[in-house]
Amino acid sequence: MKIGLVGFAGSGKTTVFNTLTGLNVPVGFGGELHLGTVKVPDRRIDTLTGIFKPKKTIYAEIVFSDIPGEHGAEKTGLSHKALQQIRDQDVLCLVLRAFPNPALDAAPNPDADLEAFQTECLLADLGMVERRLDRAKKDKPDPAELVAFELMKATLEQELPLRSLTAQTLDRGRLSGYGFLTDRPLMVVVNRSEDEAALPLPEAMAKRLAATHSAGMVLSASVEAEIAKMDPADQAAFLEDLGLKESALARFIHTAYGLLDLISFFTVGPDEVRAWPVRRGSNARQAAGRIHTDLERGFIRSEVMPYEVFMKYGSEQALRDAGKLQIEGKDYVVADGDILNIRFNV
Ligand SMILES: Nc1nc2c(ncn2[C@@H]2O[C@H](COP(=O)(O)OP(=O)(O)OP(=O)(O)O)[C@@H](O)[C@H]2O)c(=O)[nH]1
Ligand SMILES: [Mg+2]
Repeated sequence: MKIGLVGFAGSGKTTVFNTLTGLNVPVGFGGELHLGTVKVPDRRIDTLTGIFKPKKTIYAEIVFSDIPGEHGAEKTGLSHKALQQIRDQDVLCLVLRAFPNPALDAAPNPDADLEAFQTECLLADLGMVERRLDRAKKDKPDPAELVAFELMKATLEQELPLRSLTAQTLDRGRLSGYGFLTDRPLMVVVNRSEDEAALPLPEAMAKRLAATHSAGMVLSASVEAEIAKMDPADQAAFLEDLGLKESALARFIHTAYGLLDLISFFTVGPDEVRAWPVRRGSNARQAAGRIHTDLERGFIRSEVMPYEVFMKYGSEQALRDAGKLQIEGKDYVVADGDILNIRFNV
């Protein structure tokens, strides 16, 4: 999964990037795009690795891009180049400045910055939709596509993001080439001073985010970046001093998985223990398709061991002997923590 950190100049994107990745790229204004890969921590995978002692353990991964803001321009910070870099991401993470930055004149105003960002994305999408509709007057438009674009235009004109349109109302099959910004999942990180790190998201912002199908969290990037670089054994005490229970990365992952409605299933064996993120509600056949298209095409059935049940019995054999190994068909809805063994034939 690719998550792009975006936001206005000096909002703390690079500092947030360091917090989440544990890297140490130089902060300061501008600079270039940074990439950092993070393994999604999962204790269940650690435990399964201990049991199966596989050659490889593969955690789910997030690739973060730190997309630099534009300096010198007016208030808005999204250059043409930044917009291109944003379109390449699966998820947008908007970093909002809520700390006083001595290098900037303006006092922090995260609500105004959120609104400005959302407006900028709406206008960029509306521009694209209108250009397509203009062109459609000349060439012979596909009627279904025209309906979709009219619907998108009406939605954007009501200041609603495209992501508020359900799959039933908008057929996205033919739209993937466009890279609409307001169709991307949006997550917001409010970057605060250290003394406010543990205060919840303000209610007004929480409401605004819910209304635009987005999610938010709070962190204090400069101090949490320091904590992220420490020995894991020392981190808990420093987090507790800030009034926090979990690292910024752990909180970020909960928020992102919640926003995207992701769960994890596992595959196990002597070669590999692996976590696979899928949308909640995915069926066994779709889950098989995450692993390989052959498994989806040739799907016969899936053996399912829920993690907790597996841990209770301790081994697949014990589960079989107790008659607890579930045999499920293609329509079985995969649950978080299911260990799957897909039987297939191609
Ligand atoms: N007090 C405080 N300062 C912060 C925090 N986060 C970032 N800063 C400081 O704000 C300045 C800008 O931070 P960056 O992370 O470079 O901001 P950026 O968004 O990457 O900036 P550009 O890439 O130039 O758009 C740096 O001096 C940081 O040390 C924070 O949570 N609290
Ligand atoms: Mg930066």
